Amino acid sequence: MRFVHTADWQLGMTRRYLGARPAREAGGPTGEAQARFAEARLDAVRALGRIADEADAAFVLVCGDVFESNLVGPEVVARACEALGSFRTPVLLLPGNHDPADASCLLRRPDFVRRRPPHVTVLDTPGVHAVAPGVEVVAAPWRSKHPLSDLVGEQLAALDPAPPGTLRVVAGHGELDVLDPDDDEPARIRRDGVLAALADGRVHYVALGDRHSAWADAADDRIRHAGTPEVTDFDEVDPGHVLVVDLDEHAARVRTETVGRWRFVRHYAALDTDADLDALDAWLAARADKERTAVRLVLRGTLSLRQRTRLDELLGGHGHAFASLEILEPHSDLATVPDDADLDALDLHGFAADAAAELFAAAGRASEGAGDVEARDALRLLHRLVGS
Ligand SMILES: [Mn+2]
Repeated sequence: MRFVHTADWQLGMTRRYLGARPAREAGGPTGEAQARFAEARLDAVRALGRIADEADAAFVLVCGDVFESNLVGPEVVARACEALGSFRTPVLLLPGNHDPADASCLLRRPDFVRRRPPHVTVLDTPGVHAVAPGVEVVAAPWRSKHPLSDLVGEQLAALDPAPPGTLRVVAGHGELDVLDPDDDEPARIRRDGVLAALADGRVHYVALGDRHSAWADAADDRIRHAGTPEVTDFDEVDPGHVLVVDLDEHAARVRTETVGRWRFVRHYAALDTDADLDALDAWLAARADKERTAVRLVLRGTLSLRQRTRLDELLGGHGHAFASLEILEPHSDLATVPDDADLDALDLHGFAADAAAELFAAAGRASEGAGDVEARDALRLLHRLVGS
């Protein structure tokens, strides 16, 4: 029996650094990257649907967070239904923590129900669902944003061994206790219970969502997170895939297929010399698919005024090509300290020269370490004004 395991489509997700906010700074992201990012999530759905069709999969199982929120707009719902309608393999949607089956559940909203293609089923009822001849899915949907128990564990505890010839797949959402050992989180999925249910034949595969990185349990690789099919954040490990699972009563053979096309990249750079700036410039220039790449730079070092101006120009130039390019300020530590060449380059006279000299004295020299930060900022501004 073959099926596609996926999760965390997060349809309708917005990202501030792609220009999702209505009020934007001059020169900030324009929002067109946000629109392309939203379209990419739907492209990933269409791509995994094609993979399922071509693989002749029995079904596509989406383990929660199909939508970013129960409150996403009707246009997100309509486009999602169009994407779901682009392939013929049956689809099973599990409510997760972002789209729980509560009173506001999007998967029960009239605009979704009206447009939902007939091959799409919502697993909003916990328990065993017969989904194909000889195949059962054991659903553990989230029914609120803050469940007070291990929803998967409860379903497993209520099961008898699967009837002979029947394959059972668990559909769950949430972290295993071993992946995020937080004693205060009652909804953690107890791994011991999952391993026991696989060992005694109550279930044959445990499909999980919530973790946006793909993951397989080392003790039994039939316990898996599929990861998000299109990247959602900078800390995800190898996102952008779906799993094509061939399952029998004893084992799962899992093939990973790539559907995601965006990249979120964090880059660390030490900036102290012109050569360091050259290297950063070259690194940015070498990125492929810049229009689908968001970059966060963590920058550390000390630059002169001239070098800092060069950095600003360099980032400004590359920024137009990328979906997003920003300095991650809380993790960066970049000082601008004027050197003698900066003072000469200003070529000021009279009152302005006196003021600049005073600022230089207050700002200190790079070799002397810390100086007055406000004086350095003022010099940066002065350098930019005079230099332009
Ligand atoms: Mn999620």
